[in-house]
Amino acid sequence: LLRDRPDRLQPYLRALLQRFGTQQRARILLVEDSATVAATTTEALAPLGVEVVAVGEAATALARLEAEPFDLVIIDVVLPGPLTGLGLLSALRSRRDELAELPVLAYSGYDERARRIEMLRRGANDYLSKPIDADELRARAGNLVRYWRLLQQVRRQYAELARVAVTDALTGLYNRHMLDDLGQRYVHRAWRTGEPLTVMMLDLDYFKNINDQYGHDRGDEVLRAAAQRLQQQVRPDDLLVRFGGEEFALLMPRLGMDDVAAQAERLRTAVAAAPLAGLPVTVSVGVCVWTPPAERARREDGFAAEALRQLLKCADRALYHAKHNGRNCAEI
Ligand code: GH3
Ligand code: MG
Ligand code: MG
Ligand code: MG
Ligand code: MG
Repeated sequence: LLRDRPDRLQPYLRALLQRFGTQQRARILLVEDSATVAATTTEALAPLGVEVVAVGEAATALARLEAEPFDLVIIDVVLPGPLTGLGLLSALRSRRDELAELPVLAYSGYDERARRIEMLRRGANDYLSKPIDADELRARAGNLVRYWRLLQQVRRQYAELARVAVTDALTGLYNRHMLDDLGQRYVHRAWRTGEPLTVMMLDLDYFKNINDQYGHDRGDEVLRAAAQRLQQQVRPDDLLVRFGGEEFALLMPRLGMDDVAAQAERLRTAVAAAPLAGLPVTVSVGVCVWTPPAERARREDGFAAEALRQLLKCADRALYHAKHNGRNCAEI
């Protein structure tokens, strides 16, 4: 391939990586108190190319599942110790992490209809009767592992999509989606605790000139540098987002009237103090402080969205005044 069709090499390597590089060998946890049955079951699973870990007790199984990744648990229903197979299954299904959905294949020697149905009702994905048919075990276990792998893949992709959805691609800051979502939670918290909440709007001054004089790419660099500079200035629970083109919004919980002027000034000077991407840049800041009243009744859910909207509007008005007062300044 390298010699004849170099153009085909890259997708080929990518496919190889996808198949072998990122995918770990599947791991199955077998919970079985009989060493003989554990050995035959392990042997029956061998052609699947999976790693089988066998433990004799439900409590041990739970500890292993919490500590290591597995793709399937095969549970013998009748187990010694206080936690039976049914107990282990219930413990898994009542969890709040991803173990709650881990595939469970239950099996038992006493194949009563009632026990089978009970296990399935409590969330076992599949059920087998002893003595185990090796072919059937492999087919069922393989299906469950495949289902789990798919679920994991969808989870990873969903997490990545969720991250992308709240991230601004140019600056890496959060975007307005995050402001809407987290902002409402900040409003709720301020209302609950009575602590003030400050909103700032920051807009770079004469930014169009930078684009016009140095080009759009340089403008992008300046935006990235500005975002970085601002991010360095805020506390961990402040929320800085790119609100629009060269405009940033900043939510600062617990910041009230006493300190807000100093904080706005600190941000303004941080931008003006040194060039951004090699160019002198200044910023105008509009500030709005919200102090919840001392008497606070419980509010309906929609109130936070409206309060946030008002706060942003108020900060935007202050920004407008800062621009009219000559820029490179803050207005409260
Ligand atoms: P003012 O001091 O009044 O804010 O002047 P300004 O020129 O900064 O304001 P205006 O809103 O008129 O222009 C903002 C400019 O920002 C216009 C637009 O081309 C530019 N801009 C918006 N988004 C981006 C971007 O992602 N990259 C670059 N390079 N420029 C952008
Ligand atoms: Mg048993
Ligand atoms: Mg403008
Ligand atoms: Mg501007
Ligand atoms: Mg603007």
